[in-house]
This record gives sequence, structure tokens and C-alpha cells, in this order.
Amino acid sequence: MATILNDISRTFSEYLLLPRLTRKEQRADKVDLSAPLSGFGEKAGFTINVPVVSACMQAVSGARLSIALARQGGLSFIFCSQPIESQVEMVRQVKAHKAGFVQSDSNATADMTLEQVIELMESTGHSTVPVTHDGTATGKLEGIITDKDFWIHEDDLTRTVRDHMTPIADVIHGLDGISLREANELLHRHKKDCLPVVDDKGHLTALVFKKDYEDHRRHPMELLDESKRLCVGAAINTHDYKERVPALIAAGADALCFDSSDGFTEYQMEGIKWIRENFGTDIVIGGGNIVSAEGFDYLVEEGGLDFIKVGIGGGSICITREQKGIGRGQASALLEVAERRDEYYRETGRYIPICSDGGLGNDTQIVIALAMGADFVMMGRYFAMTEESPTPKTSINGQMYKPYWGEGTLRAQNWQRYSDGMSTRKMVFEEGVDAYVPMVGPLAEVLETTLFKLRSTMVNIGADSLAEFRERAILTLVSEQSVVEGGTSSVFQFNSKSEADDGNWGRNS
Ligand code: MZP
Repeated sequence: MATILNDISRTFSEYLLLPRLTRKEQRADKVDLSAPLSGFGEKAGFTINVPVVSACMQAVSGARLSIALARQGGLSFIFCSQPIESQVEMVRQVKAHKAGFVQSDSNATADMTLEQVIELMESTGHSTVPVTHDGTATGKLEGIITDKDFWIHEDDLTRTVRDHMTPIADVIHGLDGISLREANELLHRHKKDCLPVVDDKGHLTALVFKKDYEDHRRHPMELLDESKRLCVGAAINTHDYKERVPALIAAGADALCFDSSDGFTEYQMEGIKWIRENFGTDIVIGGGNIVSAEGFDYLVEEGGLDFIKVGIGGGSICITREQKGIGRGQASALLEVAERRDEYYRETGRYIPICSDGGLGNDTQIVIALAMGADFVMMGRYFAMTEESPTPKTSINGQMYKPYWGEGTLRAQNWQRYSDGMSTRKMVFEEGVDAYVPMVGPLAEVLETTLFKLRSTMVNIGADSLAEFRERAILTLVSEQSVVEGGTSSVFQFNSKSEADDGNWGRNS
């Protein structure tokens, strides 16, 4: 018969941390949040500056979000559920990013109608739209149209952009090679909000915005490679890695990560071995997902992974547990794998960072995951809710939302149909759902709050680094009644906070 574990599948909200001695010299802003992405003991590891990475998902990790997260010290894994060429292009965009110079993601042609441009402005949230000969971000620049160039209720919206735009002859612009300081001087001198930059053939290469001026100052936590370019990760799968991996490495991806709901497979092992044989140990490879020590031993010992993701079925859009009956409470999975990771380190001197992936519903759960032994966390919903996620914002009943869907949905898997012209591997059932999440604002602001809470808890535990935090953490299981006790009781709150800033990032849990 089957083996029945004595352990109950537990989750983060069932635990609380006990405070330990806080020393007088400790300060939240001095706490070190850096985390390893690849092991130490064998080679100098790859380190991220804050312990968060974004999920390998279409609705999460596009180029814009990857740039925003790397500027805050974290890392994105650009999704692989897309053709190799478009994933490579996203990696290139992040590597080519120059602070203050952004590639335009709302572009029009002169023949478009005002109606179409308004639709574009609404879906992207941008009020300045470059007009290029082919409507791309790198086409020949013909002019600029902004929401000040027409009146929605007065002008004929069937007229073309050409009739309303500022033509290139009148557009103040910079030439490729211009420094950020010079670009800002031009904006200032000409009282402009946006400066297009073009190459010697008049093709658009970047935009510089006045509103980003403050943001241009270097971010102290920025995650940069040796050439001072932003770092970016890329997701891979077990089907086309022989073509995808070389292309991603050539484009400059700093780390790779297998994206699979169940990584305890011979397919993943073959993939890891192939990458190691062909690219050596310099490239960081993450794998998973697993939920047991057995899965850890298989992928780490035999495969030689750098980091491993833990979690099956806990994701906010995931229905794997309902559909297939596999998975494990995220806290139980993490505790077992972390224990094995520590044991393995003592046995071999090889440290394998672990990533708690999915199901983090609020800031407290991030804190608990890191205290329990995760080196860093991977999140989807958290980032899907930010301004920089790749999906259009949508107004529903007066509140702004963004679409968010799982990689196990038909919607996500449909890309194959278009990429190779063949039918996708037949999807008999879905393991994810297609949903909406409330918008919470710019990534930098949301993450700053989350990380401040983490720093503050680490001070309560007397920890100056995440490794010390794990060492010193003492956790207790909570009863249902103590959860009630932990909330407010018998008081009226007249100014209750909005859903989006309640620390649950918009979800009542
Ligand atoms: P969350 O942060 O939204 O709770 O969870 C994100 C994680 O859910 C991803 O990193 C991935 O491991 C997992 N995921 C993505 N798609 C699905 C699905 O369609 C899924 N079932 O479970």
C-alpha cells in the first residue's frame, strides 16, 4: 500500500516568528538582503541584491518588468512560453537598457485614426506616442502625437494621426550617443516632457522622459553584470532547450531556469546534463519544481543544478492539486527541502540555494518563507499587479485591474500553435486559471514596502543578513484562535485601508 506521511501539509499562515534579542546598533536600513542564486563552496556564486525573483510567466516577466525589478536588485525570468526569437529579443532589450533611455512600447503609424490611438493610449497608459513609418519602436520617426493634440469630445476621431501629430520637422529630438545629462538639458531648455532619440537614418532608438528625471539617479541596489548592464534570467523548457539555451546565452541571459510544475523528471535531468556538457558550469541553472528531499537529491546530486525551486500547487492561479491530486502545503515542502539542503551542505560543502515558488499571499508570508529556509522567493501575482507587468490595465467597476493567467492554461500554451504552425501538444485539461488582479502601482514602490517590512522583522530577530535570519528564526504553529487574537478585535475602524494596500496586495486571505 501507499506510504502515508505523519506530517500534515502546512502552509505559511500557520506559523509565527518569535522575536529574539535586538541589538542597539541594529538598523533596518543596514540589513543585508543579498541572496545567492548559485552555490558557494565550488565557485563564486551569482548573488541577487534582494531575495525576490519574478515568475516565468507570460503575464509577469516581460522586458519592462525585468528592467524595473533588476533596478531594485531582484531578477526576472523571462517566460519561455513564446517563440525563441521573441524571448531572445526581450533578453536583449533588458541587456541593452540604459538608465533613463526607454524603448517605446506604444507606437502608431500616421495612417491610424485618432480612435485607434486613444485605444492604444488607454491600454498602455501612455499619453505620448511616437509615430513611425511602420508603427514599430525602431521605425523611421515621422512625428509625435500626445493626448494634448486632440480633444476627444470636439475632434473628429475618424481623422488620422497625420492630421494631428507634431511632424518630425518640429519635434525636438536627440541623436544616438547623446548622454542622459544632455538629453535632460534639452528637455529642460525646450520645456518638453519627452525627447525622442534617433539614429543617423532617423530611426527611433529610445525615448527620454522628464518624469523619469528623478529616477535617473543610480539605484544603489541595481543588479548589474560585469559590464554594468542589468541582469536578467530566462526560463527554459524540456522540449526545445537545445535550440533555446544557446540563443538565450548568446543574447546575454545571466541565469536560466527550467519552468515546470513537476521537475522531478528524467526529462529535466537530461536537459540539465545537456546544458552542463555544452556550456559548462559558468551558466547558472535553476530547476524544479520539487516538494521533497527525494526530488532535491535527484536534481542536485545527479544533475548539478545551481538552485532549486520548491512548490507544487500553491500558486494563486494554480489548480494542479484539484486537477491531479499532487502537491504539498508550501511550508511543509519548504521545510523538508531546506533541511535536506543544510544536511547536503554539511556532507559535501556544496550549498544549493532554494527558492520558494508560488502561493505567497502577503508580505508576512514572504518573511516566513525566508525565515523557514528559502534563500529567495519567486512570485507571479505580486508582480502581475504592478504597473510594469506586460498586460494592459483594465477598468472594472471603477477599479483598475490587470489580467493574470497561469502557464498551465490554454491561453498560455496556445503560443505553440502560432510558433511552429502545428497543433500544440494536445491539452486535455488545464492546470491554471485565467483571472484578474487589482493594480497596485509601480513595482519600486510596492517592493520598497515589502522589503522594509522584511528588514524590520529581521531586526526583531536580531539578524543582519538572510543567512543569520534563517539561523536565528524560531517559529511556532498557530491555532485558529490565536490567528483571531492577532487581528484587531472589538474596535471600529472608520478609515479602513483600501484592498490594495492592506499587505495582502489586494487579496483577502
Ligand atoms: P503566485 O505568485 O501567483 O502565487 O504563483 C506563481 C507561481 O505559480 C509560478 O512561479 C509557477 O510556479 C506557478 N504557476 C504558473 N502557472 C501555473 C498554472 O497554470 C502555476 N498552474 O501553477
